[in-house]
Parts: sequence; C-alpha cells; structure tokens
Amino acid sequence: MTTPSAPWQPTACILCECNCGIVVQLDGRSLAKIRGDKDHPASQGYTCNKALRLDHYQNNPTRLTAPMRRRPDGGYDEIDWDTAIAEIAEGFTRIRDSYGGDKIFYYGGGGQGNHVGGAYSGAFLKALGARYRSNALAQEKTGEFWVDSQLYGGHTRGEFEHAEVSVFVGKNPWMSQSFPRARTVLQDIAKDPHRSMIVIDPVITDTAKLADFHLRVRPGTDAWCLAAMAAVLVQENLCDEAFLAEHVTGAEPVRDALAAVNVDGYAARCGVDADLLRAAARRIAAASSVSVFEDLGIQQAPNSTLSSYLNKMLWILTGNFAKRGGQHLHSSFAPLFGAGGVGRTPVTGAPVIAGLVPSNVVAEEINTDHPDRFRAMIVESSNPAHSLADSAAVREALAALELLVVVDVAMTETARLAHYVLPAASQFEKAEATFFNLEFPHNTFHLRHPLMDPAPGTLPEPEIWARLVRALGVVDDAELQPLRRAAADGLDAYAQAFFAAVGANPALGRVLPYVLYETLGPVLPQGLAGAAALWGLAQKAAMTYPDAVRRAGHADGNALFTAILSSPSGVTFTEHEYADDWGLISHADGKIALAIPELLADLGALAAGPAQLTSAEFPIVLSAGERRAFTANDIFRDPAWRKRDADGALRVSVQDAQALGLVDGGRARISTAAGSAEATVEISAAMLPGHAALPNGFGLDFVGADGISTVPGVAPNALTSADWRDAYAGTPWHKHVPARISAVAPVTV
Ligand SMILES: Nc1nc2c(c(=O)[nH]1)N[C@H]1C(S)=C(S)[C@@H](COP(=O)(O)OP(=O)(O)OC[C@H]3O[C@@H](n4cnc5c(=O)[nH]c(N)nc54)[C@H](O)[C@@H]3O)O[C@H]1N2
Ligand SMILES: Nc1nc2c(c(=O)[nH]1)N[C@H]1C(S)=C(S)[C@@H](COP(=O)(O)OP(=O)(O)OC[C@H]3O[C@@H](n4cnc5c(=O)[nH]c(N)nc54)[C@H](O)[C@@H]3O)O[C@H]1N2
Ligand code: SF4
Ligand SMILES: [Mo]
Repeated sequence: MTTPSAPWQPTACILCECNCGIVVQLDGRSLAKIRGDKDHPASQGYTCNKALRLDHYQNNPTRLTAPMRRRPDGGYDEIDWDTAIAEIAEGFTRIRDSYGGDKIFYYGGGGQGNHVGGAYSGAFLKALGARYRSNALAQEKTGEFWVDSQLYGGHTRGEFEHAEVSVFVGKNPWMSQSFPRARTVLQDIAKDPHRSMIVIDPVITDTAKLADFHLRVRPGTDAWCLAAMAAVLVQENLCDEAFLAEHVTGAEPVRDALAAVNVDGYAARCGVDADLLRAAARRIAAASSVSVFEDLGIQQAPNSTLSSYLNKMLWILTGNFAKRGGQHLHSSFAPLFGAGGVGRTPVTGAPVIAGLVPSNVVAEEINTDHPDRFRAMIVESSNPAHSLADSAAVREALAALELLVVVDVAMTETARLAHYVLPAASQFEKAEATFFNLEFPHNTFHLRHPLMDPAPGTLPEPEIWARLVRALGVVDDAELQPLRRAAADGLDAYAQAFFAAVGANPALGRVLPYVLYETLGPVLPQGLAGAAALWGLAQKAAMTYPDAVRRAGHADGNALFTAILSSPSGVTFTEHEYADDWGLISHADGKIALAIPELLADLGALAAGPAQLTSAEFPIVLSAGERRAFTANDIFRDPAWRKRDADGALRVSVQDAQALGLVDGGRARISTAAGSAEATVEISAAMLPGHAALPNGFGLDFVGADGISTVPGVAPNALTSADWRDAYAGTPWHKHVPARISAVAPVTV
C-alpha cells in the first residue's frame, strides 16, 4: 500500500526508445503506482500498456547486489568494490601491454532507457587505447545510416503527427511505438478522411488494420515493392520536379534505373496487387505532406540496405522534406552514431559503419587464432549472449576471451560468462537519460532524477567509470583542482576554467567525461553528479544549433544545462523552423545526393534476383523476434510481468497449420540451419501461408524467489545464423530465417 502522502515523482519509462514521461508513487523501494506525466514535453501524459509493469524491472529477484569474480570452477565469489576495480583496471592494463589497447572491445553502452553510463565509458576506453566498439544499432540501423550518410549526412524522422500520408515499412508502431504518442497519432490518422496510412507488411498487424492501403508483401520482397512504387512516381511523372531541380543532385541515374522497372512484374514478384501498389504511390504523390518510417521488417530482411535506400525515394522524389508533416533532419543532444570509424574490423575486414563493428561478426572477431583478434571485452547494459545472432557461437567466443567484464543490473546470460560482474544501480536509482532525441521541429531531452538511493552494493555507471579511470592513474589530480574551485563559483566561471584547462592540456580532452564528473559532479544537486557530462553536451548543442536552442528559451549552453537540471519532466532543447532542415544537410552544396552507385547496381540486378531464399528442407520463413504487447527486449527478466502470451507463441497461418497438422495451443518443433526449439502454437489469420513468427525477449532464464528456474518461450537467436546478413552493413536477416515446422505429439500419460 502506498501512503496517501507519498509524492508523485517524475521519471520515464525505460522500455522503448520513446521514453514516455511517467510519474511514480513509491511504496518503500517499489514503484507502486505509475501513470503518464502530463508535463513531459514529448509524451504529454501518454503511455502504452507496458509502463505500468515497471516494478518488475526495479524489484527483480535476479538483481545484482555485489561485484562478483568468477572462480576456476565457474562459480562466483562476491568481492568488495575496491578489489573489483583494482583487479579489473590491472587486467585491462595487462591486456593492453601484451597485445595493444585495440584488442579491448566495448559492447553496449545503453539500452532503451539509459545512455548516461555509455557517455562516461569513453574516458576509460581512450585511456587504454581501445578503438573498437559496437551495440545493438549495428544489428538494425547501420544500413540505414550508411544510406543516410550518403544522401544528406544525417538521420531523418517523419512528423507523423502532422503528415497527410504516413508510410510504415516493416514497422508496427501500434506494438513497437518508436515515435511520441504513437497509438493516439495512429488513431487520429485512421479517423481523419483527409489523411491516409500506407503499411507495407506481410502480417495483418494492429497497425495494418488501421491502414488505408495495406501492401501485404511476401516476406523478404520489399525491394521489389518499393522499387515499383518509386517507379510509378517516375513513370507517371509524379515527381516534384521543382524540388529535384533545386535541392537534389544525381537524380538522373536514379530516374533512369526506375524508368526501367517493370511495375506489374515487380508487383507480382512481391505479391501485391499492381493496382493497389499504383494507388498507394499516387496517394503519396498527391499529398501535401508525407512521412515514412522504416524499421526491422526491412532492416533485418534480405536486400535491407537497398530497401532503406528505395523507401527514401518515396519522400525525396516527391519533395516531402523541410515542411510541416514531412521528413526532417532533426537536432541531436548527443550523437547516437559515431561520425566515422576505423574502416574495417581487424579479423574479418567487415565495414565499420558509424563507428560500430557489425553485430554479426563479433563472434568471428574473437573466436579465431588470428593475431589481431579481440582479447578482452567490456559489456555494459546489453545481453549479447542472448541478443546477437547464433547465440551458441557468441557464447563460445565470449568464453574464449582472456578478460570479460559485464556491467548490468541483473545476472544475465552474458554476465554468467564474465570474469567480473559489476552491479549497476537501476535506472530509477540514479540520474539517467537517453539520447533518443529524434524529433523535429521541437526536440526534447529528459534528465531523470533518481527516485531513490542506489540499492545497497550497487553503483551508478558514472561512478564505476570514474573509479576505473582513477585506478589507471592517467590523470594527475592536481590538474583538476582549479576546475573544482571554479565549479564552486558557478557555471560561467567553470566554463572559462574548463576551456582554459583543456586548451592548455590536450591530454585532459581524452578523458573529458571523467574530468567533468570529478570537477563539476560534486557541486551538482544531490543525486545528479552523473549529469556532469551533460554540461559538455549542452555546450555543444548550443554551439551547433544556436538559434534553435535560443528559440527553445535557452540563452546559451549554461542556460540549457541549468534548465535540464531543474526540469525533472524534461525540456525542449531545440525549436526549429522548417527551413532549418536545409542547414542540417551536411553536404557542402546543401543538396541531397540521390545517386548511390552500388545500390543503383543492386536495383538493376533485382530483375534477375532469386525468387525465394527458402528451400525444400526449410520451406517456411520465420520472423525471429517480433515485437508484441508483452515483449520489451531483455529488460524484464521476471516472466510475471506478462499478462498474456506467457510462452511467446509461434504464430502460424491457418493454411500452414492445416498442412502441418498443428493445433492452436499445441506444441511444434521449429528447426533452422542453426538450431531447433519447441514452441506453443497460435494459429493466426494475420499470417500469410509460408510465414511464421516468434516474439523477441523470450528464452531468458529466471530463478524465482522460490528457487525454481524457468525459461519461458524460445530464445530467438538459438535459431539464427551469423552469416545470414546484409552485404553492406553486416546486419542480420532475423525477419527471414528459413525454417521447418512440425507438430509435436501431445504427451499422453
Ligand atoms: N512491445 C515492444 N516494443 C518495442 C520493443 C520490444 O521489445 N517490445 N523493442 C524496441 C526496439 S529495440 C525496436 S528496434 C523496435 C522495432 O520495432 P518494429 O520494427 O516495428 O518491430 P518488429 O515487430 O520486430 O518488426 C516490424 C514488422 O516487420 C514485419 N515484417 C516481417 N518480415 C517482413 C518483411 O519481409 N517485410 C516487411 N515489410 N515487413 C516484415 C513484421 O510483421 C512486423 O510487423 O521496437 C521497439 N519497441
Ligand atoms: N533474433 C533477434 N534478435 C534480436 C532482435 C530481433 O528482432 N530478433 N532485435 C535486436 C534489437 S533491434 C535490439 S535493440 C537488441 C537488444 O538487445 P541488447 O543490446 O542485448 O539490449 P536489451 O535487450 O535492451 O538489454 C538490456 C540489458 O541492459 C540491462 N540493464 C537494464 N538497466 C540497466 C542499467 O541501468 N545499467 C546497466 N548497466 N544495465 C542495465 C538489462 O538487464 C539487460 O541485460 O536485440 C537484438 N536482437
Ligand atoms: S514502452 Fe515505450 S511507448 Fe510504452 S510507455 Fe514505455 S516508453 Fe512509452
Ligand atoms: Mo532495437
């Protein structure tokens, strides 16, 4: 029971990139009551069904409460923090001295709700000379990033709230959300006769049910569908010629490639009625504004990078940029993607896009006798032993490392392979934030204040990283004293002292987050020391977008930082005008560079592309990792958070169920080139024949308070292969795993 006097405290939901503002009433250390925060500038009181279940994250019986060191027999001993920090710093120093700092690999740095820890990791990693890193973005978004960086050099988002036509390609926002107030916006669109929704998805999803045009592609054939839609724009003279002439270079080769597309043939190829496909393309052309969202249905499917390129044609050819309801290059509080990279990975030579090693080569970069293999790894806030393709290979690789350190709140599949496990304070026990700040024209940033002290034995990541840097002994503390004194005199004095100190000693620049934490952290309000690194980011945002930051009411970087500290429900940090989009294009000529030669060649090759990737042995396409009402990546370990779909059912079509003798609620065996598993069957009219789906986030083991261990559902990556991936970005084709399904006879007693 909550005491009636317990205050409602603002924070955010940590289950998806929307990070909706919530207010919470505590009962002791439990999140007893939760509701949407009307004062949050982006979510405005909205939440979905999942936020109300957050106490299952906060009070999870598998939470870590002390640093742990693995024994030779595989068990763990609790050790104190000083011992853990000293031994870990010593261990990484030894790896650096023996093999070079670039053999230390960093994975993770933040999940759906927490990016502050990752912001501090760089100081320790740079001090050691580590160069390679990766995270989940390298198994979904790097192909799109590669396309974006060539087209205009930045990330774009649609403004669905105001778009006349919204297009969702391999995206089910009713379930997976991803933009503010998603269900409300979808319902508004569906109700308005002047607005339209186009959904490209093989499944009749809850989003597709609201659509005006549901292009029910056969799985894996989006490239043909999108090429045909873009071809209709060119062949029927529906492009915005004035826009192309003024703002786009390289349109001619694209036009030529699309003019050659056989629209009827490609429509047949992707299984969509040609008239419906044409009607959807014409609707886009006729609209005053169009927004497009691509997600995992194409990013984790065959031709993924080509499909990313082609769906952008829908809004570029029609000039739906830099206007209300269109597509935008938004501001960023901190970059989610690294600018460049180091080119290629050391062992497999895979491309490093956005500074990230492709997730699908991680195991190969370790599990080899190549002299340049990674020897040690730090994993922060991620569970790669469960979330990367081919879990068996990933686990073998992690087990082969000379040193593996995991920073997490829970004992995960990855933590159980680590030499040291460090217990982090939960996201409700520390200052936290994400850099999923992707909106335009109003972009928001939310520094969440802790709701309570860290659980005994745990530490917030900024403190963990600071202790590790201290243990390396790379910074002379005397150099920090002037900054500490200046911090006591206020932010203006601090800014002056900071820029002078970093100018005079470039070595400090390598460990900036550490310097900020050590010098500004101590004067920040109680519980907010971890926000120190945001001061640097606020200065940068104010310098990068001076007018937009001022329009949002912040005179300069210090004013923005002050507003962030004193706005526990979040702030608007930039307010753009539509014309600002042009200035956010990073090409020198300020234009969109439409032609990407490699992808135009792939577009030309589609006509002769393989009709299907399944085989007689594996005739069904399995989408391994669908988002549902009760999935949230690997964030909840306690299965009790789910109100239904406890087993994570295998969804199969009516036709396949009949042919295979499957019964609803019965069991089926599903086998792929990588492995085999048993699942509960759900026969669904939403699925196309030949297509089946398993949810993400299942197959996590859990030991309850009663000591009984359970593993509900199927771990999707027991069924996926690492070599099943995009040629450019190395991103996995999880939505398109060839599989065989057979009925499992019920056990009779
Ligand atoms: N409930 C819930 N929400 C989440 C998450 C969660 O775990 N649970 N995770 C968050 C994260 S990390 C992410 S990245 C997003 C992902 O969000 P989404 O990408 O929307 O999620 P998915 O359900 O994986 O895939 C989207 C759609 O792709 C379709 N699809 C499958 N194969 C194909 C195909 O060949 N072509 C096309 N066009 N579509 C296909 C599926 O039917 C599905 O409807 O969700 C976020 N939101
Ligand atoms: N087959 C298949 N595989 C997939 C997908 C799929 O659709 N199919 N989807 C992929 C996608 S899009 C994504 S985004 C990834 C996600 O996979 P991961 O990168 O592994 O991320 P999460 O599942 O979000 O796991 C978050 C981890 O952070 C921990 N954590 C929570 N709070 C804190 C904290 O405050 N501090 C620290 N240090 N740790 C914390 C949690 O306990 C958990 O272990 O999965 C990918 N894997
Ligand atoms: S899961 Fe996502 S959409 Fe739902 S309440 Fe949480 S942050 Fe908002
Ligand atoms: Mo994701």
